[in-house]
Amino acid sequence: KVKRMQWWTDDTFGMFIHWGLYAVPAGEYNGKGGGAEWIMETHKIPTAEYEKFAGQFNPQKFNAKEWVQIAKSAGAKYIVITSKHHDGFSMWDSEVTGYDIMDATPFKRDILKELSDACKAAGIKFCLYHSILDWHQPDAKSKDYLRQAIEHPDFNKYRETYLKPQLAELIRKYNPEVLWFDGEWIPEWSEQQGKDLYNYLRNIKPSLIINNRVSKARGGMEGMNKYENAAGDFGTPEQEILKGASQDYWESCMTLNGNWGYVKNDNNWKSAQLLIDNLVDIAAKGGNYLLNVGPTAEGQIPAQSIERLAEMGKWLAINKEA
Ligand code: FUL
Repeated sequence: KVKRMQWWTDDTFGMFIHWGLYAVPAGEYNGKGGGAEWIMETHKIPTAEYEKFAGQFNPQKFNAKEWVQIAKSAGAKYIVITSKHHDGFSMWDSEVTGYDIMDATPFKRDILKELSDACKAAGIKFCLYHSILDWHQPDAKSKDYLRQAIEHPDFNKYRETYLKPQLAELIRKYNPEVLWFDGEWIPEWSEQQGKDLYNYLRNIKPSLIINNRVSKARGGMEGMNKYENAAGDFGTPEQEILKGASQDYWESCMTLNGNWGYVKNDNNWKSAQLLIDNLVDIAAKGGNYLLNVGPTAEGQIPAQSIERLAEMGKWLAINKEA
């Protein structure tokens, strides 16, 4: 077992936060439903149109301390928040782009700064989700996003002058313990690039823990990448739990309702009992549970999420080992 992974294995339970401009449309565009954090792609929203959500993103009710308290009283030991999802919007004051929370929204507060400070004060580990796929950067345009493909996208340029500088900046400014990659399935990304990025980041911060999606394939998302040249420290089964115990490090990420990002009419909530059962099942099999909340554009974690997380915390407080 790897020493660097010790805290992560011990901590078992984390809170995922999917928050970005997509909270503004909240799962509906031009009167049509569908798409949460994927809404830009689902409705083929042109970049210039999607950018307008930045002007409307003003989450006055956001309170980092409250969010961290919600995680903490649930019994979660770490938080993973979206620094950038596939839509390409940066939730911090990025030096590399103006398409960020400080320059493009009326809110003008550095969300990652406030949250990382609140985490530090509360003894909660601060971690970041970051998408390799980027629907906003012209040079990153993937064949996945055909409608907006430009003539000569230069993915290497995006990687070297945008993706990597942003990641180095995130480590320097917010000191995340985990980098949780995603959007690695695009044809422009290769196993070698995954390995190089992994080494590049560990070189900046040796203790950093990085998920398996930094690599090209997920080796069937459930487990670690089994293929040659794989990089990454843990497997990331999505919306599922491994059938048996595993020797590998793994973390099951799951939504509390049916979506990652906020969708106003998604009432498909899991019961607190099911969530507790899942946590027990996962812990018994040696995995971690990363449970997601999708805050609103006003800056609030939905009440239904808060209730369920509180139930879990109550159960953990009663049943944790003396
Ligand atoms: C997926 C993403 O495409 C979803 O939007 C979400 O972030 C989930 C955790 O990973 O691959």
